Amino acid sequence: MPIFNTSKLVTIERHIAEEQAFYAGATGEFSRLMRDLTLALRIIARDVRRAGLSDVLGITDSQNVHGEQVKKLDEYANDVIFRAMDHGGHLCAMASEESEGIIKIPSEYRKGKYVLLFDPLDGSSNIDVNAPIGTIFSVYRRLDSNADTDGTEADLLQPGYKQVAAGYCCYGSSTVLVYTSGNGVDVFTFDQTIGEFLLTYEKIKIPKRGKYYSINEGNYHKWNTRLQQYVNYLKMPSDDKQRPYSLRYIGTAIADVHRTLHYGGIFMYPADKSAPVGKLRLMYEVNPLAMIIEQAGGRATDGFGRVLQQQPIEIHQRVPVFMGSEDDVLEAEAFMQNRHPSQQL
Ligand code: P6P
Repeated sequence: MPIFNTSKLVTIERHIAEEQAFYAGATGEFSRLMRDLTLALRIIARDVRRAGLSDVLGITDSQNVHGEQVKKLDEYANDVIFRAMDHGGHLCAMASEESEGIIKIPSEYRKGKYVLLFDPLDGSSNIDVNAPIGTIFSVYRRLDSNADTDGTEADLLQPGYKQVAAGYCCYGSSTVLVYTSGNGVDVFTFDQTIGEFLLTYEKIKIPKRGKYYSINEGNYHKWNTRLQQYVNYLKMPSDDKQRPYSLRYIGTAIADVHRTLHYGGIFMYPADKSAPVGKLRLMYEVNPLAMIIEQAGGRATDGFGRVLQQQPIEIHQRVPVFMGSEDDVLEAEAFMQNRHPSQQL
């Protein structure tokens, strides 16, 4: 699949402004929110590229809310997003993987009608080895759109199907921003000579089935039997040559999902004996990635139900996830629910 399908010269800001026309009564506030967010992404992209040349690499002496050692770039990216987003008057609250609870908008700034949840730098374990890392973001309207007070946890803890926009920025061999506001998925590539994200792939559609599976097989011994059966099935040669699949696993969710979006197949971070609800976070990793995958015609579940339907209970909750090509995820669900024909033999 080519990595671009348009030669139109459209920046992300113009794209968002044009999409605003779809919404009667749109005030432009959402467009300005996204303008501020893409500024933060441009700054993070610049500094991720420079990371090897400046002192942002290396471990801080701090740990994040999950007890994970925080690398400087995580903290830096978290701070860049906060400083870009706290004063625009578009948000009433934020939440981040790097912050314990709700992130309040400073009292001196107007409170807007949106909330933003984000993982400032996903894949930070890959920072020092120049493997892809990325930022993930998720935007909801606050519950009471007429309120001008501080946002609450209830404004943040909404099911994923209520997202008004979601996406990720992958800092890889190039910097790509993958974005949806519910009208399909568009891919923008950062042109650092002009400092703009330019549209390179319009309304991307994930293949109905792929040839790749993406999972940390080092956890095989911890999986339940049905998942072991599924992965063994994928590796078993079939008469129709559809199998065996190839394993691709980068260890940065947005990079593994980005490949799956382009080439098809399935990305999984399932539950296992040491991670009873998986590892990935529902609110600022799985829900935004699931919205992208579903908007591109794919499927995203926890093996039993659609993840975007889940009613969140707390900001940092985890969820098992199977996402990618529709036929591949349906097949994984059949195994997880013990109803695949090969399990009936
Ligand atoms: P494991 C990165 O730290 C991350 O949160 C995701 O981006 C990635 O998919 C996962 O962890 C990798 O986890 O256990 O396979 O190293």
